[in-house]
Amino acid sequence: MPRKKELQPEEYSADPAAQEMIALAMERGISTAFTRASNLAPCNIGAAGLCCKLCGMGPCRLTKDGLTGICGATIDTIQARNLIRAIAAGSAAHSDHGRDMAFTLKAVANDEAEGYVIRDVAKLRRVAAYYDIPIDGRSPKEIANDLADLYIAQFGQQNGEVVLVKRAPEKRQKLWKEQGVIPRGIDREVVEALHRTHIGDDQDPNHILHHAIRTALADGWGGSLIATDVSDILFGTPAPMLGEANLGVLKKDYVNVVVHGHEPTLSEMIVAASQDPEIIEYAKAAGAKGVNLAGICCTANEILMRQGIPAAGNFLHQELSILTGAVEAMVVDVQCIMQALVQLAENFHTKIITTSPKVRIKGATHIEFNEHRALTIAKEILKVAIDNYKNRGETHIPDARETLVPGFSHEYINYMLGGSYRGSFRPLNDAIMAGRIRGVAAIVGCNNPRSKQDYLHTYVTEELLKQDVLVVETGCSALASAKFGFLLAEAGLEKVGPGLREVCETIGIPPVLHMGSCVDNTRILTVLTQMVEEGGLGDDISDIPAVGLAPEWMSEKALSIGAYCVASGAYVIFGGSAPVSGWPDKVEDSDLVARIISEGWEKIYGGRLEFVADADEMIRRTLDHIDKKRAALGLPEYDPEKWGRSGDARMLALESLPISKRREALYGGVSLN
Ligand code: SF4
Ligand code: MSK
Repeated sequence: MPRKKELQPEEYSADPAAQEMIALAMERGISTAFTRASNLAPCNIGAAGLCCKLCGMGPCRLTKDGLTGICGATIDTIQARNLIRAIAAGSAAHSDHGRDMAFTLKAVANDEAEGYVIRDVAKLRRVAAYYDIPIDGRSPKEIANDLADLYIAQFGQQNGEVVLVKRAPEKRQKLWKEQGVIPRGIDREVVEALHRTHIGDDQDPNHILHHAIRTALADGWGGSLIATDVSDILFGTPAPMLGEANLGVLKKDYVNVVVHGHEPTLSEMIVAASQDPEIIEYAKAAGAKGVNLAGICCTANEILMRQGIPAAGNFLHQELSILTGAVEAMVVDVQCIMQALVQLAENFHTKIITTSPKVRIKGATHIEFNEHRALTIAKEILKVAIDNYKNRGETHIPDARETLVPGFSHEYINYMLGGSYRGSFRPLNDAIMAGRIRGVAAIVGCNNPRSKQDYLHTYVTEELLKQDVLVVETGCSALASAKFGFLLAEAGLEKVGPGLREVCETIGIPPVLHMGSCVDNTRILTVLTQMVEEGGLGDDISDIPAVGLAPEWMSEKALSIGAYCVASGAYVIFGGSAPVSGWPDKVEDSDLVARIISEGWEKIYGGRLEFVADADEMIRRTLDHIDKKRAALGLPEYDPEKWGRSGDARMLALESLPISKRREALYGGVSLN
């Protein structure tokens, strides 16, 4: 529910480190997103999608049944147009990120990108083979050049089909073809979404939302998938490693540089530059012990899962990290960067450094990034941060850092389930089929200061784990779980249901798998596709007992992710407010768009999109859906009583017996319970 008054720190965030920093900000009278959200009540009309400002005759605010805009646009048309515009913006953001990655790959292939190499040649060859790019007898750079050309072409392609959709399950591709929603070209679908929603164009909500699906697919099976593929090829496909998260990763005696945003092209180079002896010496000459890097938001995820660079936190930690007074520079590229950072930083010595040619913030220092001189620019940025160390005043770094294991790419999940030579999703499918794992939940998305930070992510995660639901996470949701210890096997397993616990103990994994950044939701689609291909769980993604949740969403990218997951067959639940709802009971007939994206899309795609504010209701619907899908597949009903007598639980029970009894317990059928 929207807040109207200032709250106590513990009401703003579930994270004690965040509470500590919010209290500090409140004491000093410094505003943060938390307090601004309290002081700025949301506009109910806009929040419900009932305001249209698409032309100069408006804005038209439709607060009563039967009202139309000046042009005659109905509530349904206005809500559908607002929703597709948000999806188009989200699709554009992810895809433009993918485009930049593809251009970087092209530059690397042609020796024009200083400091970059192709780190994962095996993935390059595997991805090229999907598209029949010749690989035998060719150098990685030759293959990379062809792949980069193919990927760059997907953005401007006018007709035909974006090639990446061929990586979806066959049945799904056929459905998309029948429905006419396969993206023709990534940019074309985004542009058409904007054209259709200009005054006087598409005014049929069903027709508008049909194109919303195509626009979102251009993201999930287009731009985002390109971003994930190329990031892995250039920087390495993630595999589990030890990491740390929360504000305590900032170090008192080091020059702290926080990298924030989304694209790994710059942050990877800053990681490389920070290890350069010249930079380390430069930092020591400035009186520091060295340079300490930390990430925020999805940049954090990118360098955490590949380089083990600690994460200072998720979206709502960006201001809190500056409040420590220990950050010499916050280096930002694109997406999820608050304009408030600059004003906040004026209270401290922190320099906000923008780097993308697409992003400037008044008052920030701009050092433009260019992949052709990446390493040189990264060093220049670090030197600016080091030079600023002498200006540091008092610091307040919370003593909060949690260990975690990130980096569960779909390739690694395949490997961990079967090894190098027998890599397979069989054990996962078998565990679901037997009921040891009840189903799978993908919990993703942002923080939103209109709800208590991290509370919904961690509450929903914990409750689903108790119910033997395997959880995979990306984005700021993954960082919330990281801070609360769910991404570490020993810590995370305490609260896990008996069947899932056995699986985690046997394989040696945490119950929540960190799968990467926002663009890496494509990894989740790939896992679901491979589960379908493995067999036993139906022949399409919509058959799998799985649900997607974005409990604290706020960005337009989240809406695009939600829509492409639905189009791929998933049931998706968003928390918070619904941009397609009626407004304070006065608009009773305004649920057509809500029905189209739930019942309507379910009839066509087998997935539905719902907005559910209450956490327990999210959990109830998730479990209902999982059980419904289990029943449809003819799988045994979920029964937690059947599990918990193998793995570590059995070994611990054995250890509690006298040695003379252990053999009998193991082989003689003595009950261990
Ligand atoms: Fe109003 Fe129609 Fe213009 Fe929208 S497009 S602002 S509903 S007149
Ligand atoms: S960063 S889009 S707040 S998940 Fe990807 Fe976090 Fe949401 Fe940005």
